[in-house]
Amino acid sequence: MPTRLSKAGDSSGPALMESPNGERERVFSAFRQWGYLEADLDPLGFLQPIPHPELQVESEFAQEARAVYCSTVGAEFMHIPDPERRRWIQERMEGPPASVDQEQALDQLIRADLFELVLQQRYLGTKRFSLEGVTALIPLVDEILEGAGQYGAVELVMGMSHRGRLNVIVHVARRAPEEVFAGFEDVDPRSVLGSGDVKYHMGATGEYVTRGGAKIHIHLVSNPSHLEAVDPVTIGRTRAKQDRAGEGGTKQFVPLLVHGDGAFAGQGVFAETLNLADIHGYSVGGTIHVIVNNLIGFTTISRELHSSRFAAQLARRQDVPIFHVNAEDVDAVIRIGRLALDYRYQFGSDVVIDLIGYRRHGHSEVDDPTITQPLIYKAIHEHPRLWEIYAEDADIENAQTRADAIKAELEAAQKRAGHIRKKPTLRQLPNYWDNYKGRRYKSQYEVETAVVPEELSHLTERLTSYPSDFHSHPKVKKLLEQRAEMGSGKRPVDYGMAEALAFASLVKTGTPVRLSGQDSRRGTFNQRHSVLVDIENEQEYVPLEHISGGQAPCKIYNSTLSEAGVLGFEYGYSRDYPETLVLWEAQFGDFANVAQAIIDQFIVAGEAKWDLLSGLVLLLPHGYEGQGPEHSSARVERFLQLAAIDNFQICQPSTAAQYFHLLRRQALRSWRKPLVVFTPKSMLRHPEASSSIAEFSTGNFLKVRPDSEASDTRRILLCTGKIGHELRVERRKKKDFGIAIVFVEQLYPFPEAELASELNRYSQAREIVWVQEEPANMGALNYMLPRLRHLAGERAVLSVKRSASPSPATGSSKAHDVEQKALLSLALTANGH
Ligand SMILES: Cc1ncc(C[n+]2csc(CCOP(=O)(O)OP(=O)(O)O)c2C)c(N)n1
Ligand SMILES: [Mg+2]
Repeated sequence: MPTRLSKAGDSSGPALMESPNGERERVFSAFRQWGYLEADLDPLGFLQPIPHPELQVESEFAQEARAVYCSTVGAEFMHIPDPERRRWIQERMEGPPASVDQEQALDQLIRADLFELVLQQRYLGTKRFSLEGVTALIPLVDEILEGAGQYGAVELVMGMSHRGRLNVIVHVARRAPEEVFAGFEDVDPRSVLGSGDVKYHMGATGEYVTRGGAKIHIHLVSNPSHLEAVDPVTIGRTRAKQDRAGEGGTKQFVPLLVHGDGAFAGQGVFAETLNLADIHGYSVGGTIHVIVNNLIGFTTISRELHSSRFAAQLARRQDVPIFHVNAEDVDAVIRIGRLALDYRYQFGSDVVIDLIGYRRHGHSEVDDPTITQPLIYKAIHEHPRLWEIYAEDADIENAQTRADAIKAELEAAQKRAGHIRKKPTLRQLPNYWDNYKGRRYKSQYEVETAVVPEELSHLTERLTSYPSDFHSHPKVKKLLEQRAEMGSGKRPVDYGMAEALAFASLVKTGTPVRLSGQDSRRGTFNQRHSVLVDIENEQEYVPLEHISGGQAPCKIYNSTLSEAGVLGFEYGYSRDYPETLVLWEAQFGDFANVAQAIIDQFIVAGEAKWDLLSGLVLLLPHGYEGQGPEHSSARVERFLQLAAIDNFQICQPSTAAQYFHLLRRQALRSWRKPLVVFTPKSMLRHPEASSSIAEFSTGNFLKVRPDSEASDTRRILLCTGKIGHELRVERRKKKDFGIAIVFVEQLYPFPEAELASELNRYSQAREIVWVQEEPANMGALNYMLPRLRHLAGERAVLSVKRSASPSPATGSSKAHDVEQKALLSLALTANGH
């Protein structure tokens, strides 16, 4: 008799009679929903199935449903609201299984395993982060590539951490094993003093040829130790490649992220990256995620790593299906690989494959895991290797002979590696980097950044026009009228207009612009208004997209409320679109520290570690305006500490025209280095910081902005940013022009020659005073003092600043005013100290 599934505690009435179809549907529906909890997913059996009350049904259909949903695949997809997607997965799960080329799968498993074994034998005591225990990753990715080839993919952009990386370089990127072995041989230390990276972080490129003959470029993104930090970078890189390709880009460039289980569950940057999946400015048509799930992270086991049963369940925040699969059912793994890929192409969605296996050795091969997990490791020790199990299950007889031949092949490759003198480069840069330079700055990189007056008039006209039937907000209308006056010289140009002119001039001459950040379309300080919104229908009009026919794109996006994720994405984008001016804007400069790992590990060190360049711009609002401990400091000192060997540029343009020239310089030079710009807040519209339109058609970005008002100078005040303007206002009040006030606009690379010549102009001045708003332990003070002393010769070098403090600024705006007054008066009257 058909059974009715009842809710727990439901004791109402007698069972309803149902048609067999209705009953089948009910039973299957319960298994679709909860079957993954009872699935057989852990090869070692430590992860016990959890009996679910709704699955304890007596029905002729239960066994059938159980065979589909509680076998070695556990599918979590009933949280997806779209019935079409659920049905699609259901049909694939419940349909007949696809056939698998078992001979080939076995070959891949043997190769993956023996590659590790040869490394183990030859380089005992060296870390390699073996894949053994989850070697099914190799046939899995192979299947994804086979399928991708059929969809017309030309490149797999892959981000992964340490686990199995070397194996992937050989078996997915198809680099010769001797190239990887060579990384284990001694190198000439002189070639990498202070730079370079360990072998399991280096990027790699290669070519994979599918059985159908399609060539797929493999791009394994360089990766720091910081787990999951590579996620947004990989996605940003993919998006750039897709944008370059134009229509069809999402089909051609496929992102694959390989995660550890511990990191997937624990690291916020992954959650931030996942949140970008369906957002217009950041989507890549679906990312395939594979968790190499060994149910352990270093010495910490699952129940200490995540509150959810599975690490993968973080992905349930979105409409993303999760396929848990027992890594020892290799045929199932391969089928899930194809299913996941098809799903990605069908729905443009992210998809997660949770590949559950174990870790044969310690975290690295120099760790002894029997200290912390003695029982698990006893079981692992006794557990046969996957290829042996597979050969037996698939009834392939000559597996051992094959293994011997493959081992001999790998050992020969290892011997050849010993003769490779120079460490091989496993990576080839795409040709769009051919015209760009890195390393040391040379003055020959400088370009003309001024724009002729007629052109400025034309750009102004375009920037301030909108269609006649567009209903502008009265405030925006007024702003555009003011901008029109700015462009025609009737009113000083402010930062907002300066930036618009810079972007407009660039896109018109073919340089694309991409800016993203929180509330960047309007601008946190109501200063940008790059997107006009019709007040009657919310239609948008973007003047920067209507500058001229054939112009380059200008894309300005409001980002998600993320720093690490979005900055990582934009860094990645800049890596694959050097022709574009890519900018990331922090809401306030201090929020950049949430993305510190992206700054430290990629932006400032990427060139030294991996020889990889980026022209990314960070716009960081900075300035002490009484808004409290946060919202004041973009942490100038931190960036200065990270500067060496011209690795990036740190600037604080004090006027609108300076900002204009700086942005154009960044885009138009062939020297590609990240640029940190400390941007203004109250100064955005301040007359002191505004510029005449004439300054846009002459000159260049000045690294040091001289003082034109000073005479008979006895003291030179040096500063950067807002305080300089305040000092000049104060000086005017006091009418004391014996004090020169000079702006250092580029802090790094240090403008030594320009500063020296400026100081020499005031040869009679006996004191050089560095004045800053920041406390003594912050700001540029500790960076500037030794450099100024070096330039000052006999002259005294003094400083004026707030007292050292653990917190950047006071919480009281009144206290701020008192402090600020004291600073100004100290700088302008007494000697500094
Ligand atoms: C952000 C960050 N925190 C800590 C570490 C140190 N660490 C390296 S590997 C590891 C465990 C990783 O576990 P899992 O993600 O499961 O990957 P597995 O090594 O098991 O493949 C830890 C804690 C790190 N590399 N990055
Ligand atoms: Mg793990």
